[in-house]
Amino acid sequence: MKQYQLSTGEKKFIGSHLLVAILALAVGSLFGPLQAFEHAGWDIYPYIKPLIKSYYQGLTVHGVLNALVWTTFFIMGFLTFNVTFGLKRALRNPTLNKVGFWVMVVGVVTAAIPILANQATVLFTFYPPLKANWAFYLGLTLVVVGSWVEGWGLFATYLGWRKENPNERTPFIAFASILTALLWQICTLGVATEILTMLLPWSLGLIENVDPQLARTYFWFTGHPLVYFWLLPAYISWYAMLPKQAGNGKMFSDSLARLSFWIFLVLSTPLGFHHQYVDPGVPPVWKFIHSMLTFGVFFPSMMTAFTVVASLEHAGRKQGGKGALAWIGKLNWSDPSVAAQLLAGILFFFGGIGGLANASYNVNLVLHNTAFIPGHFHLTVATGVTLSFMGISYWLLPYLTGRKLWNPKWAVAQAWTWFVGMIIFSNSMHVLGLLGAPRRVPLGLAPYVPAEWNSRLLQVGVGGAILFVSGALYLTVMLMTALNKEKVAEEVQVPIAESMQDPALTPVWLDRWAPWIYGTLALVVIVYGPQLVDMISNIALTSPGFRVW
Ligand code: HAS
Ligand code: CU
Repeated sequence: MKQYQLSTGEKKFIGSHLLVAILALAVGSLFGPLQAFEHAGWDIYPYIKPLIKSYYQGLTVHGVLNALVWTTFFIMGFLTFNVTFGLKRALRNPTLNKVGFWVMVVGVVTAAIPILANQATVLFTFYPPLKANWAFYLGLTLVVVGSWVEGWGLFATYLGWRKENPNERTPFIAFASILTALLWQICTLGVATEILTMLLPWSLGLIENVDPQLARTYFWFTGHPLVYFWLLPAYISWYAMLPKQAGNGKMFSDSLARLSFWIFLVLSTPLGFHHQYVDPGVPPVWKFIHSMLTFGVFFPSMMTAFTVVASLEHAGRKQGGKGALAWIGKLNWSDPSVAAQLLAGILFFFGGIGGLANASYNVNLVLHNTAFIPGHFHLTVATGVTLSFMGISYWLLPYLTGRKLWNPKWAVAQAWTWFVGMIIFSNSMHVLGLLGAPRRVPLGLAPYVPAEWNSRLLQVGVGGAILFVSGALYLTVMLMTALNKEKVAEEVQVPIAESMQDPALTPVWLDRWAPWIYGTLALVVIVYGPQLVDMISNIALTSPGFRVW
């Protein structure tokens, strides 16, 4: 069946997002293995001295370019694809979306310059009183504002579609993408307030001091829902595309998929204090409420796990799979997009379990600020999300460029090397954390390293080396595909899995926005309002800035 065609201009526009995203990943992920080698005591520093002034500058480049730039650009490109392809409709105001994209690009360059000049070595969380050059804060603000503008362009496109199709169910990939963009607009109010009312005027010398406790609270208002802004695009692919790719399977339940996204919208933001369990300025009662809500936001992921695996089992059995688990072998593992996303999901499972450990207040007191946390988020954002995005790009880039995927076998090898390298790296980081090793410390130089850490630190280096190879494989496949003279034989089919249950039967309350949005805002006000009012009315602008690099 002939699929809806995006215009060449739209394909180029979405492709420019992937280009910036992959360039950011290329530079940002280079510093990952370098940090791992440092932990293993392989002193590569003399060789990179001209490049980077310190471990912390390298960690800032790694965290900002990977966690903030690679993700945001890939996601805005993928959401734009899903809305236009899902609604079978061009962007309502392409200029608006282009303005948003270029504001993001200017923001990245504005923030990258001080980072590379060692004027913003503040890590991806940029906690004050560490103080960066004003351009860093301005740059990040522009990236957020640019993504808001692109989101407005998606909302306008959707409203145009809704007006002409008042009774139709919103196609799932468009619905889920609009919801993700909406979640982002709500949750980024925190970090926008932090930068615009404190960090930017402070770095410009307009105010002397900051209130670190209030700044952290603003940051984590955004910081946790940020992870679902990263995760939900991967979930869109797991629900609506992967079952088709894995073996011509179907989405298990359209209603349940939508319900899980609604729960993410409602619960993503009002739980940020689970990053602040040890903060003295947050009363225990709010920490308790946020921890309960954190256990609540665990459910939509569990719903996803069960229904996506059910869809995959359906696909596996359609391919002749038998037995309780043997159907797994019948999935299309030779398709790099499938291999990458299945392996991403498997490791993400363990990342999620680690998230539960983090969310448990008393366990967190042992884990917080230890190597366990980077162990957790290298399974979640660095694998569940990043390896899924790599998997999506293995069909999306050929679709956008009309060029054949270069050497699919290399792409499959890339997925497996990421999987193996990450198991070794992340597992050793988790164990080091349990042994008391701190995060964000150059452990290779630490004089206090107990003997029992050594084998794990070596494994961190080995895992990092394997991930380095995998990252190089990915960038090679992407570059060679973009340059490939061999065109695709015919139009690349976008892998959309139909739903086993007719979406027209999906209850209408799962396709109406107002009640869910009001509910989300009400919950945010209830669980953040009193504490924010208290912190703001007692704001303590007493801390000067420090530059420890
Ligand atoms: Fe987290 C810290 C709790 C999810 C990222 N997290 C972080 C940090 C980052 C991060 C970056 O409560 C560090 C921030 C910093 O620098 O300080 N996290 C959770 C919980 C979840 C969770 C409860 N985190 C994520 C996701 C992330 C992410 C997603 C990025 C994308 N996290 C915490 C807490 C902290 C924290 C505390 C603070 C720690 C501290 O003290 O600093 C939950 O959302 C997890 C739910 C997930 C699951 C897994 C479901 C499994 C699925 C896979 C299905 C399998 C498939 C494949 C499809 C329940 C969906 C099948 C394959 C076949 C072959 C069949
Ligand atoms: Cu969190």
